[in-house]
Amino acid sequence: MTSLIPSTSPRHFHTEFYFVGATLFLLIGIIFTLSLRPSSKENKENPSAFESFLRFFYASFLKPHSGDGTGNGQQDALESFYKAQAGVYDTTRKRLLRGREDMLGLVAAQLVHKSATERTNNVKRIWVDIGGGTGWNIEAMSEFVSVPEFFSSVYLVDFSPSLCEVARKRFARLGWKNVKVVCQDARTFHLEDHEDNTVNAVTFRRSSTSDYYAEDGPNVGGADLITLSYSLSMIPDFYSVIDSLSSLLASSGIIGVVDFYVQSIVDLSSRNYTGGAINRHVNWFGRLFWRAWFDVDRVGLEPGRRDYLEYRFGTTLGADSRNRLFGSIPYYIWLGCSKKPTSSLNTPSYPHEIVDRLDAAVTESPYLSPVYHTQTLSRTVERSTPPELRSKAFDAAIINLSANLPLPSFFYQNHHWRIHYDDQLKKHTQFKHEYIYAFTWEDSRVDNRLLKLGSNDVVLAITSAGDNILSYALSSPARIHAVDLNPNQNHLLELKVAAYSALPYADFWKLFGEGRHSNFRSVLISRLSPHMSSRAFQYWLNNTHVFMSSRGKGLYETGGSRHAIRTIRLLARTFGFRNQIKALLSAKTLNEQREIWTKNIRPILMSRLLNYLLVSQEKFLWAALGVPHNQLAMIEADHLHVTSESTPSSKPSSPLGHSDKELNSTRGQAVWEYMVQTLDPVIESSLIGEDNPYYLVCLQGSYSHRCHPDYLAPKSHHKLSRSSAFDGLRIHTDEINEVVNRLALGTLTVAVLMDSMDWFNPGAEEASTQIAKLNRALKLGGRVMLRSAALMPWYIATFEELGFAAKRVGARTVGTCIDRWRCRVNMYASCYILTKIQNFPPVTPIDSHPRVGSVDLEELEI
Ligand SMILES: C[S@@+](CC[C@H](N)C(=O)[O-])C[C@H]1O[C@@H](n2cnc3c(N)ncnc32)[C@H](O)[C@@H]1O
Ligand SMILES: *[C@@H]1O[C@H](CO)[C@@H](O)[C@H](O)[C@H]1NC(C)=O
Ligand SMILES: *[C@@H]1O[C@H](CO)[C@@H](O)[C@H](O)[C@H]1NC(C)=O
Ligand SMILES: CC(=O)N[C@H]1CO[C@H](CO)[C@@H](O)[C@@H]1O
Ligand SMILES: CC(=O)N[C@H]1CO[C@H](CO)[C@@H](O)[C@@H]1O
Repeated sequence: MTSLIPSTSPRHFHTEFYFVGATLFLLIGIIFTLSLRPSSKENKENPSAFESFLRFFYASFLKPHSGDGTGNGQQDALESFYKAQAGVYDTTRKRLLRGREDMLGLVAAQLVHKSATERTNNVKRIWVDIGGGTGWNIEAMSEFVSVPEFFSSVYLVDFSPSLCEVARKRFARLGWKNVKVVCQDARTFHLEDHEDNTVNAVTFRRSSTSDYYAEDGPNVGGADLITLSYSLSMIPDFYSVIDSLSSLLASSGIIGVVDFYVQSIVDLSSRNYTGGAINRHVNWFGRLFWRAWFDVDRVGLEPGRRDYLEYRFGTTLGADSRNRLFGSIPYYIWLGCSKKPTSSLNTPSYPHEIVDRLDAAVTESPYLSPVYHTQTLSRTVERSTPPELRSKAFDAAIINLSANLPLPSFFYQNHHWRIHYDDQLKKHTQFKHEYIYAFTWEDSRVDNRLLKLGSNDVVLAITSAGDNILSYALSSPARIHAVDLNPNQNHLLELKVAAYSALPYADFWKLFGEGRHSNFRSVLISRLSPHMSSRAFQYWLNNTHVFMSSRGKGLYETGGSRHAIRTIRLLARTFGFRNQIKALLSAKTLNEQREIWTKNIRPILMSRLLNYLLVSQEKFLWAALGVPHNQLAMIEADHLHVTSESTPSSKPSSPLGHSDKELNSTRGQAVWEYMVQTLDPVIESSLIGEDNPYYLVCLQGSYSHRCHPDYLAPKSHHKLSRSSAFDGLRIHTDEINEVVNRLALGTLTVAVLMDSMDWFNPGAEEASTQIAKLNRALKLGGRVMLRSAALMPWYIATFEELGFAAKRVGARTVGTCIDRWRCRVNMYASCYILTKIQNFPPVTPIDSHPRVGSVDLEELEI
């Protein structure tokens, strides 16, 4: 379909679209006039909105263009376009050129973060705004940083004399002496013509012919920030301008671009270095229409401009959006840096060094720990690590580098928490951009008591909503590998970690205590963004309504678990026990709580009819409570077991011993009893409003200052907001199997599997493969902790066969609680700790993934 638009000459589409265009434009004109009306009273000197629009319309669509748009003629062309509308430029562009503030906020956040981590205090910051026009952006930057103080010099480079004139007047009015307006073609702008290079620590050198052919040659420019806002699309010869940026940019500098674009997602299918593709795809009609439309104004929307940026630089952040006010014009924001990642020591380093360092971190070799932080040791480590044990991140990097492509965007982040993954794989896309758990159903205090993590522990745990990962982080183990197959669960964890790193307690509490934050979008852009990966950032930018929507009920009513919470609320409303729930949550004694429960709530919530209609429906169990089919079968098997035998807990029960039909037939009863066994003991022994945040959040949709998980306490925030608090965290988006497979032998000390083993088919080969791999990755004496919906799950025997000693540390029998000293969650029937007592030889060869050394370059050519 794309071939319908020849990239060289889209002009013949003019006639076809001219009429559609003119009609739409009149419509836009009306919106424009209406939307500008209130602002026209601000300044009497400004032309009226209607006049602004007329002049804009005239210049854009009626006035004949002069100049041929190439070479020296570009200036004439620009002048002919802008001269008539220079005076009204800012008024007409405020809403048309959306995303400029966001882009400025993002680059400012990056610079502020850099200045906070850099040790040197006397920094000289240079900002070059290419195609800066009237200087609107430079003035708008003052919303984020003080321009005269933060930057030592700012250059506005623009080719249009009439716009430059407007800019000069602006900075004279503002009295900003550090801003220089340079009226020049961007291609010929060189910083060394303007900066005294003896003052700056960075040396400027103009390209000499000797390194002309060396891509990314030794030229190091001095700009800490380069921005192009809606100017790249207006530069006909964009390749040379983008090339010149790399010699303009300081080695640790950043580039911010915002512009219109059109693109099909098909273009991106084989690229792993973009920063995610949420909303990036523009449909066929949009691609055709907007390109033809903007072509009239000599604005080039073809994907090549952005693609070349992404190819020439490393992508730090990217986001795609639509300008809804003007017929959903697609625009993007992109932040990039030098393709060669720089080390934190502020010295340019070679890519392979960064890759090795990251790889070492992922595969649990000691390279990253400060004691070993020397080059010689790193090489020794490198040699001693078997070549097979490489992370996927490493594989991706090597493949990319060999094709001269940038590294995946995860490599250019300020933090290396999140590990690269391929987001197009079916196993990740199956979750449809939604997390299941907005909070974690595992009692962190019980975990702490059972595990007693120390500073030498290397923990692998399932991310879920990340709450338990954070609670483990409070014990400062050497390393935590958070693993989840669902990328969105990891996005949630990233958001929490970024919030610790960037926000004061009050904001942190709003986000995760109350689940709502009316300023979330601006906090995300100006505070959280430097601490997040591009994909997580995109995800939250697209989902700001989670925290901000005035109709929504906040974070805890999102994700799959919202179905359960909403059901309870709906029931409360229909059966009129809303006030009873309130009373239950504010009960001061267990007696009071028990009474409200048994008299008013339990008869409805646990009625058999409701149970039959809703709760025992497999679809509901999966979507709302995250109970998959196999786990359900275990519950059913346990139920059959209990009803058929007099000594219930003496023998393991397995779904294998029963037919599907048998299991099905007992479903309603089994699920009902499971619920009774879960809820009754909780009501019996823990005050929900005081000490049971898990049920509190279910019933109320938020936590309270009195009752919340430990990670939300002020002193946890104090501890985890230190800059090094998450140095040991690695967030993997993959199956446990895959991650364990790539860990160095015998390095793991604790693996927390939650109830994930319940998800395997009973007796499945995959289960024993995973157990064998865990055995390999664990140290002797290392522990696996897991919970199950079954009292004696079938796979415990497999663990025992494969070198583990099993101990049941929690069991829920009729009327009792799984955790004897504290009954808070009580969702599972048993909890086990399996200790590795024997090295078990691997059942499958280690290298079940492609070898790094044997990458076939031919395959990479697309
Ligand atoms: C749509 S305006 C954007 C202006 C400003 N950045 C803003 O966001 O309001 C595009 C600008 O790019 C400038 N421009 C186009 N080609 C250029 C070139 N080769 N060198 C420098 N500036 C150029 C134009 O003069 C114009 O001011
Ligand atoms: C982005 O937001 C829209 C609207 O809320 C939603 O339909 C879509 O699934 C979201 N995409 C992602 C990747 O989150
Ligand atoms: C029983 O289970 C099987 C397999 O899970 C399923 O296909 C079937 O529809 C179920 N029957 C009933 C009556 O739920
Ligand atoms: C290096 C790497 O991860 N390459 C992958 C990029 O994405 C394509 C398509 O999703 C994969 O096939 C590559 O293996
Ligand atoms: C810098 C770097 O790591 N380059 C690697 C690129 O990939 C080829 C082929 O895999 C390696 O041989 C290079 O060392």
